[in-house]
Amino acid sequence: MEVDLLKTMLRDMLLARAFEERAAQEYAQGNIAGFLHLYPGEEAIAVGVLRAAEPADYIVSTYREHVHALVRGIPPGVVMAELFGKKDGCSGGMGGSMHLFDRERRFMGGYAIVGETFPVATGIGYAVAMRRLPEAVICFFGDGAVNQGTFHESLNMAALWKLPVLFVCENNHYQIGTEIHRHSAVAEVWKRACGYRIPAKRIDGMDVLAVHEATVAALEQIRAGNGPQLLECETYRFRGHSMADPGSYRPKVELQAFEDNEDPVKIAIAETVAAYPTGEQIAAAGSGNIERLSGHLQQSELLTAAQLEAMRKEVAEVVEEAVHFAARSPEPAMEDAQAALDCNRHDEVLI
Ligand SMILES: Cc1ncc(C[n+]2csc(CCOP(=O)(O)OP(=O)(O)O)c2C)c(N)n1
Ligand SMILES: [Mg+2]
Repeated sequence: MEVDLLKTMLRDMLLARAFEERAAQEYAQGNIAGFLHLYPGEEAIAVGVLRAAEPADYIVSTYREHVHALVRGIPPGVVMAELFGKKDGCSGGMGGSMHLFDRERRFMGGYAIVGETFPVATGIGYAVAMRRLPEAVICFFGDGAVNQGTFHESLNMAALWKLPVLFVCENNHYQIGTEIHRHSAVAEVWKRACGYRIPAKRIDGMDVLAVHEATVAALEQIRAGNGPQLLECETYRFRGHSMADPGSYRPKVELQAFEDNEDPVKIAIAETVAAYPTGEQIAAAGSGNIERLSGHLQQSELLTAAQLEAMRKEVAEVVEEAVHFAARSPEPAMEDAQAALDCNRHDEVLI
């Protein structure tokens, strides 16, 4: 993989983590209202998938979508302003955390209803297929969404009509407080796709390179006209379901084990770092030992420990500026709300 892409993905993940941790603080201070579902622990999926997508592809996401929006290129200040419910937010401050939207970037929304992303993505896929365009639709969903009727209806139609949709399951093993084996008779999500003859794969959703590689391969198939694909990315969320959830149903040792050994940001740092030195140098440094490797890299002059630190500092500044931008932005006016209600009225088609 190219060094630049690797560095971009590492920065994406560092920014994602810093943005979400700051959003939690802003929520606690009362600057964000309503529900707030955070993404720490799951960053490798949004980054790995979306860095493999083209600008012409469409993205449909859930209520846990801040990082998808950031990686897609919506400026952090604009995303934060939407979380704050402010006028400069990407949905004019009227959507909030769960309803980020950006038509220009083909970010077709975060959706609050579990399973809502499937028919939306399938419909867009149908429109793309009818126009025979080389575009794909990427549909994110959680493990808890696969028992909704919309999942089955949409997968069936997408397969039948060979629609260009990549279904991406963010399997964090929990549907709020219910573990997957308690909510699904078949806990391996990828197996569900077989019922619709959709090629599917289970991958390590904590490993950004594995996610990226699998997405590139899946999109290649989709663009070749071979119909939909499904990726089940196994992951873990480090926080509760939302800010309202202390997450007390999960054993502490489970969370600790994932934070210590599976943190996607730590893995990405290790992978980025490990991408530069030669095999012998890595062996000499000891595999998986980030401190020793980054020390080693200080001599390599490709990604030094200081550069990694600088990257962390830079994203911290970006997040700080995003919060200032959101705080300075005005509240949406009543007329803005009315205009949003009226916006499609002149386009109405009466059948
Ligand atoms: C149709 C519907 N039923 C119930 C809810 C309440 N609800 C919100 S999130 C959620 C859990 C979804 O879990 P999952 O799909 O695994 O996504 P995750 O939150 O783990 O990312 C539920 C049941 C909802 N929003 N929509
Ligand atoms: Mg889940």
